[in-house]
Amino acid sequence: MPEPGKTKFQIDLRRYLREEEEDRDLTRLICEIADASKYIINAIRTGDLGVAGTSNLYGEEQLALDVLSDRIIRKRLVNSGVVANMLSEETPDIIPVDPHGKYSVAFDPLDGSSLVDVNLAVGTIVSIYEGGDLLQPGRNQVAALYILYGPRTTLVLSTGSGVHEFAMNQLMEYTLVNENLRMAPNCTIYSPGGQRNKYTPGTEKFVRYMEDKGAKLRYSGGLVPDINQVLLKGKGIFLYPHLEGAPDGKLRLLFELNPMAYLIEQAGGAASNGRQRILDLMPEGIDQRAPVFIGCQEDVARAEAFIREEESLSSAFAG
Ligand code: AFP
Repeated sequence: MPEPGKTKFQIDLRRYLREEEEDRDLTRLICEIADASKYIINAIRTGDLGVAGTSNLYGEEQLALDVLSDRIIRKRLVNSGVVANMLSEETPDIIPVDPHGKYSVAFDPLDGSSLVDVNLAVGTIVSIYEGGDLLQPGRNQVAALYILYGPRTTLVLSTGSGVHEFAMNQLMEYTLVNENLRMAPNCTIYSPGGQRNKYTPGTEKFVRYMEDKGAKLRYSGGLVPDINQVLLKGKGIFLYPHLEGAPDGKLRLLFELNPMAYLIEQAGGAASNGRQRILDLMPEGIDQRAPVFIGCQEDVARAEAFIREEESLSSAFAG
């Protein structure tokens, strides 16, 4: 229980996890990542936006911030003493840490980093599994979190018992501000990623359906702020669909989609690749991408229905 005179909404992250009787090693791991965010905030505020000169697995030039954020988090994961393997979006392979480590971590150290130089919000995304295997379906995650570096720095976390939001205070501690976030059954905002002229007919029909029902378009180009708006408003859907020429869309399953799908499902929402549940996808490789429709359950189901309808029509015409 919080100290006398303190509401539950003033206790810090570590105490919250302790009072929820979370596993001590998981608590340590989550708090190490939370601490790492303080150094990332500093890097964002003061860091060199120049190109680091290296490139990641996808051939994208790594901004100095990407490299720095990756290094900051990796160091904290190693220091935690509880990590078996780790995998960063910025490195080409799984990095073994400690064969006796209890958990393994896939993370995107600074998702949307290209938005920093236009002063838009960015984030860190983390996916945590028990044991050493990082190529498991996302339904096996034991925790997921993201940290949003916006006007306020917030950390949204689930360890399997609902989704909770913590905000960084003046002492740079994360304290609970929202407990058990919940998604409504359907949306009033939609966040459509990718080029509209490359949408398949089923996705196009879904977007027109959202427009016809008066939903408002909210898209920043940063997955973390865009999903955060869907979750905090509770009435949204984010989509980065399969596109003509890019059947798997753009977003990475291990670093972006699995952790976000875990969080949104824990809030009563849904996450699909247009045909099946994101968390049931069996990863075939660390760089696997997938299309995504994530948010309010009823609208995710409707997107799947439009896509199914289109597929049956096109297969019928194909004869
Ligand atoms: P970067 O991390 O390479 O900046 O990409 C960010 C991202 O993967 C994700 O945060 C956004 O949802 C998505 O890209 C936006 O993609 P578009 O720029 O094609 O809209």
